[in-house]
Amino acid sequence: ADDVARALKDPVYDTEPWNSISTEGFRNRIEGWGIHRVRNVGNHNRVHQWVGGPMAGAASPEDPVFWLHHSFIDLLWDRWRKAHPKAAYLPGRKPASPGRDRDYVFGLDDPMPPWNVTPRKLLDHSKIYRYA
Ligand SMILES: [Cu+2]
Repeated sequence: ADDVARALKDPVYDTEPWNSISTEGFRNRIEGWGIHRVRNVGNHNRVHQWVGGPMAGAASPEDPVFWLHHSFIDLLWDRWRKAHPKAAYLPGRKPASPGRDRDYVFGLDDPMPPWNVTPRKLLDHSKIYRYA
């Protein structure tokens, strides 16, 4: 609960270097990469490991828990957006040298595989669904 509260309080979506070693920002606090290594916080990634089995690997969507877990992460995204309505998605543009994880760093209008949808088109889901 403390890890989630800390992530929801972070007013910045993401920070340089925009990847798994970023130690500040909502994205990586929820994701749990660099933050986990620095301060023993996990959120999204640790749940995959705690559940184990298929959830711990690339077959995780085969586990029904995956969908519950990712629905919860989506709920946290919604709560963060409501708590910080003026916060921008970052990075606004793909960095010139995105470094490690470069295949997973997308600017606001960069098409993302496999469907080539941009982050901008996914920021606001309120016209499709909303949380009570
Ligand atoms: Cu996941």
